[in-house]
Amino acid sequence: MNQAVSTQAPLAPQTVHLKDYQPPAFLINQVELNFKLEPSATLVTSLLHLQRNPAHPDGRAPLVLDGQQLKLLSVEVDGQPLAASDYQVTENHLTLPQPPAEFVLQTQVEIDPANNTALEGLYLSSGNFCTQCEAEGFRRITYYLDRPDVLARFTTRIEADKEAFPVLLSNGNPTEKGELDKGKHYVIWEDPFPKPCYLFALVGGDLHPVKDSYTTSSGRKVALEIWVEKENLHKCDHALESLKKAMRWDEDTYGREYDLDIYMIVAVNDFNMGAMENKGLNIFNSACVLADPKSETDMAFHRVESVVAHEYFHNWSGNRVTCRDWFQLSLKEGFTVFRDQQFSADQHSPAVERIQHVALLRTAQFAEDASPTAHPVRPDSYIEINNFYTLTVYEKGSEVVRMLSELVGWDTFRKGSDLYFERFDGQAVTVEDFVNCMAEVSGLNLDQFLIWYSQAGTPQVKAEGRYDAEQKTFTLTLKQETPPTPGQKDKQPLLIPIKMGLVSRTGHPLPLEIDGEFHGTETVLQLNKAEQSFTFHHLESEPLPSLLRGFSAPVKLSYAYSKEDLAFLLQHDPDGFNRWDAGQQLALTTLQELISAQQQGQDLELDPLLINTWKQLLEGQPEDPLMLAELLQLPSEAYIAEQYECVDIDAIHIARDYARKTLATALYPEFLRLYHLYTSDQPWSAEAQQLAARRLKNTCLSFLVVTDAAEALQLAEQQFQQADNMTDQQAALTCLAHAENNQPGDAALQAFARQWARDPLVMDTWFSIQVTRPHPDALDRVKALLEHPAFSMKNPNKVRAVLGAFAGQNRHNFHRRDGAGYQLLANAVIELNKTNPQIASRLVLPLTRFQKLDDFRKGKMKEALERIQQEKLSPDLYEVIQKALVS
Ligand code: B3K
Ligand code: ZN
Repeated sequence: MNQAVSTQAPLAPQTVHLKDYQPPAFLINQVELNFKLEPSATLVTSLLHLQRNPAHPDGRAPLVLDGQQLKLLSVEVDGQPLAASDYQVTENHLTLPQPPAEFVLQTQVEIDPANNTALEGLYLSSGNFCTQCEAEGFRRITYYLDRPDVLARFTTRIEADKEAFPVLLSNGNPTEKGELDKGKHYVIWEDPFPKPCYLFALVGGDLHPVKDSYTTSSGRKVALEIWVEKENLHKCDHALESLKKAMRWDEDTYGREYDLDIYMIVAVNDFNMGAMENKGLNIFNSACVLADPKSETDMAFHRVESVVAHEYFHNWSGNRVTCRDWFQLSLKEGFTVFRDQQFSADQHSPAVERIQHVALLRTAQFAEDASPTAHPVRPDSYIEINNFYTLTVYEKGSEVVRMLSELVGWDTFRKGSDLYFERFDGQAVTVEDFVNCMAEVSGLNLDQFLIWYSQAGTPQVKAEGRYDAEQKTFTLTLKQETPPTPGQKDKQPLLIPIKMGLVSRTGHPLPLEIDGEFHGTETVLQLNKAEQSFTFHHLESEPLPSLLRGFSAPVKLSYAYSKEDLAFLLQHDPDGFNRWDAGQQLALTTLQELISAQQQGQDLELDPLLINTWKQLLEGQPEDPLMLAELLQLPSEAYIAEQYECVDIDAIHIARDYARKTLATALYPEFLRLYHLYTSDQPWSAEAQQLAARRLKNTCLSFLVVTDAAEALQLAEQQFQQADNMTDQQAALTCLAHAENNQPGDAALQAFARQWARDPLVMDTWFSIQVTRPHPDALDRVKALLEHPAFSMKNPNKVRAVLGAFAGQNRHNFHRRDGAGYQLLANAVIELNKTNPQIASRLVLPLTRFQKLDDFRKGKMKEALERIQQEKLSPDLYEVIQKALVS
């Protein structure tokens, strides 16, 4: 028979809708897995103890198991092999049309970890076996009900060659191990906690442990183990200390204890994201575990601490209480990000922590809200769930939880969290279950609050103040509006907590009296209508409002401050976050004036007010050097772009560059004085004072070198050569490599590569520094680096370090008018579409952000997207590109 040739276009991948949720037709009580690990042909035998789910509406529904890229070898029901006619196998499913009500299903499949470049399911990284199952990777390991609301007890037997794979790990506790013929060995692991399969993990390889222990508040001793490649054993202390701090913190702050006898972290080099909270066996991107002061920066130390804590906190918010379906992802991610942010604030400066999170939110998350991929914190449909591990689900999701905690107050929030963990322990639940706990303990009606989960877009709040000198009142009028987003035209008013105060013109906080009620000097206004006014009484003179303190809601708030008002608030606002924000707004307004001048062909002239304000900041002995370093950051090009409906890439770059150089030249002596003041010859320490000193000193250095003064370049060279830690070495290298004259930079880059060639994480930094060079040769350098022997398209960290950093942090070079930046990215996306769809789908995002660009660039970007669209796309890319091109 002739092979039929299909003339039809391939079917569009299927969309999943929240409204279609149905409980599973079957439940799985117990799973027994048996792995025979071989790089190219691993055998997986699975025994599933299945029974019909009484909660499912159809008592005769077939059993439909998920499975992808599996070679099915056999199927048995209650020990009886099935004939091929008793089941159906398709590309994505194994179906038993008429299964018994309760039975044991045995399947045997063969998989090919060595050829798994998607890094989902079971794969090899640097020769070691590891897994990644969230969200839907378990179906690449065996046939299963791969959904988070099916919770089962897992027993895992792993067998492998003992020499090549001496370490065999899985979830829970090890219960048996032994030697086998032909140099093989095996280990059996039992996890007593029922869990969804996305939390399953397996590791097999030549790894080495750093061991410690932790005694919980109820006196149980827990073994702690971090498993790494031998050469990284000296880089584990910080992760271990961070883990112990996180364990203590969760006991003290949320009353949550760890529940197994062992907690393991494994570092792998090839990983699609930061880390994964598998029960008892976290698997981490090595960039989020390894930290040594010689090779990792202070920023990397911070990242390790917060990611270790984040994954640990998931043991309760995610593992013990999990999500009913993937639409509820923010239930675990938003809450856990909120918890890790609280933890970091308790370890470091709360104001600086807040500043850094908000800076990320209002550049990158706000940009997502304004893009074709905008979605609510709880999306209502998806094609590929991996596309929804976004800043909206994580960061905005955390803001939503933060607002809840502000609205009900911390003590009540803690009661609500206790109720949530107790009531839903061992269950898979929804966002409503969480919010209802908060409503129940606080007595508040949170119905309107729930809209934050379903409505996409960044709300805009316009604030206006009017002082009535006769009545001695100040009336604050707040108007809210959320702009339309794809598929959501009409928006409802939200419940927005606006934390605020009033400041006298002499710089004092004023008592707040609203409707005869006194609120101290700070209050949280509840804005819940499209427009609302609040009148403050008994004010002898016109106050200055200090609004949205601590960024109490993820909104864009505007108020017509004069630049002088902003300079005043920068000095006098009692709220640390708002002081910084006043400084940012002052710089932003000043930059916007320069941008207009540039667009009109006028000479650029920086307002002396900004120079004088910065001069004051730089004079004397800073009270808080870490905060000062934040105050000295000019708004990023991305944040400036956020302010415009039509973005002028070149004018923004020229204006910001000019402002940086002018400030650096005008304040050269001040920057130099502080640079020397904070340069010490003491050996590196992680201590807060030293960390702040490094940050401030390196900020000063970055200004000094933009003047191109020979003295400044010399200082950078000297620091580069003499540094005993990566923070200082990298800062100096960046200064040199980003200087207009590329000679000293190129020499330093070569020396650095010679010094660190054997450390892949340091080489990631080396790549990123070069691709973010702000000069026109950047794109050629990116091209050359893609050919560098240390670069690999197979390693997500390298892809992020070169292509991600170029497209995300070198805006004006990525957006070159000739479109070469777009073409370069498109080529990489096309290549990655074939090997790693998740990474391809992340990498393409900058190409979808063309809405606010000029028509010429818009056209070039769409061309690049259309070229990608010609390929046979993975569902991941299909979803993103299709959204972008219909917008
Ligand atoms: N839960 C994981 C993320 C999984 C991403 C899957 N594409 C890490 C975390 O948020 O803790
Ligand atoms: Zn998480």
